[in-house]
Amino acid sequence: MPLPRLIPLALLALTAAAPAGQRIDVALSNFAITPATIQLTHGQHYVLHLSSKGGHSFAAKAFFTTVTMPPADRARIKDGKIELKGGESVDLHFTAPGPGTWPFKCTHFLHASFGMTGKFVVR
Ligand SMILES: [Cu+2]
Repeated sequence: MPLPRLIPLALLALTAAAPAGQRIDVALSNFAITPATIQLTHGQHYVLHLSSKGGHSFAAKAFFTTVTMPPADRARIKDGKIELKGGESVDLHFTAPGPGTWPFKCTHFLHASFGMTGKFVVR
């Protein structure tokens, strides 16, 4: 039965596209980014799953500059931020940098002052 043997190989090929990582669900809404503090461990792989209930951005220029990320994911970032429409979600694979704290926010007018801010904390 050659077909059942092919299925695990096909699954392997799919998962090899990006390093496996712990998924972090981040919700953008009016007007919060949840969770506001994202705890990471240096050198670990993660998948940042951003989902938005409205038009928002996720801006983390310094953090995105620092992390290791596949080119396909990096291409989604423009000028340090990702724009999301309502109902849209984006996955970003990255490897956490050395210890430190990096802020993130929504750059839409007044959204940060309404509460759409947060930070990555890497240990
Ligand atoms: Cu916003």
